[in-house]
Amino acid sequence: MRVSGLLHLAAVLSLAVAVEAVKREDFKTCEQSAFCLRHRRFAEEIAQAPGWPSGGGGSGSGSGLSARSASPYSVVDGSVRLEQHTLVALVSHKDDQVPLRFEVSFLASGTVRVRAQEEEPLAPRFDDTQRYTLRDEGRALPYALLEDLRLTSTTAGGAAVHTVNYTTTTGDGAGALSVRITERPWSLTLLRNDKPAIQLNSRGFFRFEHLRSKPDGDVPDGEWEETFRTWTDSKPRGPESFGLDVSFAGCQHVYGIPEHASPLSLKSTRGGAKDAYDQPYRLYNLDVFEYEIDNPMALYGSVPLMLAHSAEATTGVLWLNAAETWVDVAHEKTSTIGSLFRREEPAVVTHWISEAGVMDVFLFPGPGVPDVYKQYAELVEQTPLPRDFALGHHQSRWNYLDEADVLSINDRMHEHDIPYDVVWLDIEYTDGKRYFTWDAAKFPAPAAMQDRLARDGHQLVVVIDPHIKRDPEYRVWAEANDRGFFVKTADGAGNFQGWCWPGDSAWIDYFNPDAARWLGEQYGLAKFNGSTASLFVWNDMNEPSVFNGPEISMDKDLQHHGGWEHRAVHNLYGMLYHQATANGLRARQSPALRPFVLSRAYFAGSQRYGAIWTGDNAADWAHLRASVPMILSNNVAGMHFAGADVGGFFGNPDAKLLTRWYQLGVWYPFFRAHAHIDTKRREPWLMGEPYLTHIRDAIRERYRLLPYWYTLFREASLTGMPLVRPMWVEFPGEKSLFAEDKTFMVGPAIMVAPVTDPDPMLPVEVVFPLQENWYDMKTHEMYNGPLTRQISAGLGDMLVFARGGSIIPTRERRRRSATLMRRDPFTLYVYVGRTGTASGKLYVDDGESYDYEGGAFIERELSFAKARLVSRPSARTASPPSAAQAAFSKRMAAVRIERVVVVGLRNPLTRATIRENGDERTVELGYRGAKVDAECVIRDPAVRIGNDWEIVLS
Ligand code: NBV
Repeated sequence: MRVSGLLHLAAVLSLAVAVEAVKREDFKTCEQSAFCLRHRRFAEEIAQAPGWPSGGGGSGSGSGLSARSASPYSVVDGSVRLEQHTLVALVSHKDDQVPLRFEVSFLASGTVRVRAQEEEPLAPRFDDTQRYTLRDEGRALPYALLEDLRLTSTTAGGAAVHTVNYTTTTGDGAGALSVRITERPWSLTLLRNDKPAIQLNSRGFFRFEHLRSKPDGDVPDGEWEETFRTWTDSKPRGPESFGLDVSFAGCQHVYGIPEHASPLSLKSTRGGAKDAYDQPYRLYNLDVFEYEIDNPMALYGSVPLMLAHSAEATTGVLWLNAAETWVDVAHEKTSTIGSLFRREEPAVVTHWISEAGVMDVFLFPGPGVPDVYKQYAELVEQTPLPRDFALGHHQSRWNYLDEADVLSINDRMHEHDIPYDVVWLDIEYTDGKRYFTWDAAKFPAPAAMQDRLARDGHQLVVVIDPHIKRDPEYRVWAEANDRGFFVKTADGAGNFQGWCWPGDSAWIDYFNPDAARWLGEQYGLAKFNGSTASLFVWNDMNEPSVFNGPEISMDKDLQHHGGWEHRAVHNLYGMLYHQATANGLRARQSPALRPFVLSRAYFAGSQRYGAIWTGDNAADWAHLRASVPMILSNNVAGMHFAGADVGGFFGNPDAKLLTRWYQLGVWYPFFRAHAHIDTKRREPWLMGEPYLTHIRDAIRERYRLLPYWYTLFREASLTGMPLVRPMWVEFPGEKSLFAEDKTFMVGPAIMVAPVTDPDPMLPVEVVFPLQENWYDMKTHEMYNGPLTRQISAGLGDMLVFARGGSIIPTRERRRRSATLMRRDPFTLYVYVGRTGTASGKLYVDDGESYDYEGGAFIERELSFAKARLVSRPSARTASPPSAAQAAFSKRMAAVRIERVVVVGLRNPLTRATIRENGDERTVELGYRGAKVDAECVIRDPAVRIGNDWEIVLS
């Protein structure tokens, strides 16, 4: 049963006019989601039972490791054994005796994988999430070999305990790793140096609904059918959900599991803590209209990756499941009886509940932040290097009306000297929301328009949504229909139909590889009329958003390729659409150029296909502030290329808010201004002075630092490290920064303290961590950490600081776009640290092709010590150079360092001796700034970026 699609569409459109609150009633609470309620209730019962390991605030006893929960699940006697690299155990519930097969395996870098499902399931469970997320479809993970594992079994307190000690390639600092499995009830603990790090089922919340035949007669409510508002979910497979507690011993903070509009350090959702949510965090990709801030409701994307951090260690967990998932979080203190007295040990206890699929959990032992990302990157490919233009300034709005409008944006940007790379077209450019077509009256010559933009160094992005208008005259619909590519109704007999922008629509089933390939082919330059190689794509509404569906999405009992219910695959849908688009763009040219695709929905692994953004935010100060923890949480979860609509989507920002938003937005990895169709135009020049100047200055700062951003992307692509980083990532021992989510780091070298209050006189509290020098990036004023300062920022000022000890590469020539900077010379900023040293990196490639994979790049390690600046090839640079590398170096032979600025030199020096290729020359030093020792400038040392060189100051 469905409400009228038209009515719903009308509601969406009318609400679009004013900024109102989210319609909470459109979305389920845990109590309205039968499986979530069952698991939460079960957990409550277990927590009431005597002997529960946590004191729930300190009154209990025993460490989480040794105490027993009231869990009814135990290891079947004699079932534990090693099979190749896997420890196998059968687990069953005391009453039903249906054996569950647990498989525990060990990866090269220390990760432990735990999988569970029925030993003999009545029907297969969906197990392809690994195929879509893991490297090589999960087929070639670097598992430890049998000889690296040592299994010992003992008895403790009457129950058998099995311990596997294993070795890793993580290197020094990893410590001795082991996994301990207790039989009765079952629990699993990952230990480092014999101390528990991550524990499974130590609280006894594990509950697994094995597949069963439908009983005759009455069935429990919500198990074989479930109704939400006017929608009924037929649930032909019955209950099949599972839940498990994952505890992080010694931690007070957990992070990640985007997407939620909530603080960076996840809040308690249980246990009555002050400021706790009463709902678990929900992971279920949804189009939430006018979402609320400080709320654990699901949003457009879901990444089930969580990190836990304490001053001692960082660990993580990937819960690899694409069905609806809820996560409860409780911050606890557990009393531990030490040899002499009781100790209060903090722990974060999380409870993960998924509706379908297999249980597949990865535990990352860390112990450092880079180790966790290395462990994650071993499993999941990280963000690839984007096209250089994608890091520039994107100008979007719903909608630029026609060709003249688009070209006038281009002209005005030039006229006002505002660098920008891309102009965007929203849904109105199409012929009646038929994607891959153009409204011929408004866009009579789209290819010529793109060529004109391209001549000026700019690109065009157009939106291509996943709903396909049901219109036999529309080629795309007709072809997909003929080939049977649409998602099917619950009985599998017909195509699912729903409402979206074009009216009656169908959705391609990307789980069918032929359908995904076919969609990609639609991007062929010959196929997509009016497209050129400078057209790129934006995938919106891919949660998928269905106006007349339950929770504005698809019914869970719809059928996908292979007979899988939508229930099991929901959170993957958006990613597979994003993937099909990116593959299509990549295939349209040979040799391939890197695609650019922005997606609204996402899952773990979506980072491989392009950028994401935080959807429909609002033009108010609270949303400006909320964008920081949202983008940081995404970065923590590997979604590096993330942004928020600059200016706010709904509503009209005043000039001050817009200025502050640009000043923050230039520090988002993905930097796009965007606005709702009903808002007033707000391009920077419409703001008048002084706002226009301030906005232009902020955007120029983005362009100046593009070499630093690009180098960070290179690092992220290889290491998985976040681009924008919570303070704790860079300062893992500074407890006072563990919950900080106003100030953040861009890479290791830049700290941004956004101004998010309308009153410029209201100072911003800036914490300068560590015994380090920090330099205001504009004035070069120095702050000596550790220090906390209240700093006021006039409307033209950003509070951005370079960390002493860093070398930051920049390009300071003013250009219209990033692509026009490719041959520009560089300026290096050396921010001298406390010890008189500094270091940094510079990575350069052609910015568009895949030649870098064959070595066509320049990557330099820059270091400064004892007044000597040295450029050396990075360890990743092949020696002797590969042919590709030599060719690229030749191409860049004319690109030089045109200036070096050394900030924070203590002794005034006068000369620089430059050595390169056996040549030596000397130049005089210049000084800028009030203090002679503030800023020393080496004008045009003219060393080439691809060469080894050194500059010695004396
Ligand atoms: O395509 C129109 C909008 C788009 O501008 C926005 O960025 C998306 O998040 N789209 C949502 C659909 C309508 C929203 C009310």
